[in-house]
Amino acid sequence: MTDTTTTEVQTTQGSGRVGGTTFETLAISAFIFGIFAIVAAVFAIGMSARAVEVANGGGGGSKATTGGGGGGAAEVQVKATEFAFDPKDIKVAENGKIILDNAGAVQHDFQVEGLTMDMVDPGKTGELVLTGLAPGEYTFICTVPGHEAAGMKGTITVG
Ligand SMILES: [Cu+2]
Repeated sequence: MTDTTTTEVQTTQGSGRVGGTTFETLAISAFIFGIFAIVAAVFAIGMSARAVEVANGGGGGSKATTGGGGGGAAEVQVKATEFAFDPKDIKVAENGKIILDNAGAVQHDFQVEGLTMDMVDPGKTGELVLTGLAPGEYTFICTVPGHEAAGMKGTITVG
């Protein structure tokens, strides 16, 4: 008899305690889970944003079937000074555009495989679209007499 009563009381107290603990544990768990969910969501958004950046940056425009490794940009900026191009090794997509920034003190231009840009005045920029130039590696120069010999030449890879 006495044992039974004690057992019942203990059981009741036990269940009460267990119930309370369970509720608190659930509440805390839910709270922690909520924080983790927010952190995970923010992290996931960050990761997907980065993935998009990587996808945009790594692709390098439309993949040329004839191309090969990566492909150049659709537009490439080149700086001309006396007497050099910067950069002197450039890579451009097929039918891409060269934008020449004349940062020098005299006129310069840009010629590759018979395609020639109009002469660019100092402080101005010129454009040359490489229409029909097949993928490959070519030498480009400045056609002003003496400039190529003085160093105004470089290598352009199309594709
Ligand atoms: Cu020049």
